[in-house]
Amino acid sequence: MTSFCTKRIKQLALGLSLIGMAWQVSAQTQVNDAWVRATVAGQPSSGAFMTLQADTDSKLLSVQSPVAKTVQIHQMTMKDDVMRMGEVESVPLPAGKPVSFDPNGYHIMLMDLSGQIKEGSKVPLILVVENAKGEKETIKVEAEARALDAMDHSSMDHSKMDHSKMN
Ligand SMILES: [Cu+2]
Repeated sequence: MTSFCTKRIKQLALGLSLIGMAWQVSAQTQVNDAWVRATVAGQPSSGAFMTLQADTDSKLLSVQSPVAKTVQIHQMTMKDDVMRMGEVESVPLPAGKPVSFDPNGYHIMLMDLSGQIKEGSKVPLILVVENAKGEKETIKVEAEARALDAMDHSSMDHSKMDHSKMN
């Protein structure tokens, strides 16, 4: 009886230490589906979009890119039926919850572009995320440049779907 209990406790302890190790390794922010809207020649700015998921309560502090002189984190809001876009200081990333950066909400604004962003090219982005302890994590992402109208088409299809559901 005693030995059985001891064995169970050992197994439990081993299991916990394995979980602890795995958690330490993955205790960081995941970046999924990062993309940048391709531009036409001479276009001064563009947007970068992605989904961020932090393992612990964190916030996105800043973004940099070698293709843009200025990078700002923007938020799109609807006020009095008018879409407005403004810079935010940081974006909260609650533990385990995916936060999406898309043309209708938060997005990353690439300003004063050094050149045209051609469809299919890779755009480096450097993200700085801070956790609740004040520890900063730097994440480098290669975002794919996608065609200008790629997002508009999908959002049009979505609105059609929602509309038909309501009727
Ligand atoms: Cu913007």
